[in-house]
Amino acid sequence: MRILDFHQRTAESPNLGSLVFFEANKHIPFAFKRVYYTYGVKEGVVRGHHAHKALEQLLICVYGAIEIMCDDGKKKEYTVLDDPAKGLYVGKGIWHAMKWLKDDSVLLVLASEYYDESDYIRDYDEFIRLVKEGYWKR
Ligand code: T46
Repeated sequence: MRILDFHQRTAESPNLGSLVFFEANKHIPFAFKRVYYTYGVKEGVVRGHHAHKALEQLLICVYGAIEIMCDDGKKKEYTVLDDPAKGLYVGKGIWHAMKWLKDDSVLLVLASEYYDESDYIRDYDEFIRLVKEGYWKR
């Protein structure tokens, strides 16, 4: 997992705000087939707690602040997303959870594949078993 800094164009007049952009396979390391977003979540709530067998994703907090916990089976890393011009790339085989740090923060996700429930690992013991048997080449 790693933070990506996106291109940003900020207008001369502050009231006009900023525009952020990125292109598949160019500014982010995969092509996306699916976009989804999560909103209306209250502060302190944690979602996620799963890993993906093959899915790659880019997580962007487009409004508010969300802490992302990533666990590769050996160590955990915590990243606060609070800048819409940055995204967190989360590759396959990373156990992750998202904690809302502010009410109504919005998490936008770009995913490399269409939705497939069989790609999810929702049991932590199963995740650790797969890490130990080398399911993901690190
Ligand atoms: C992830 C984190 C960051 C669909 O039907 N289609 C979809 O594309 C998605 C993403 C979800 N769903 C269904 C599956 C569940 O019945 O929506 C429901 C909620 O999904 P889930 O409980 O998995 O939501 P989160 O917020 O825990 O996790 C989501 C993604 O599912 C997951 O891939 O990495 O956001």
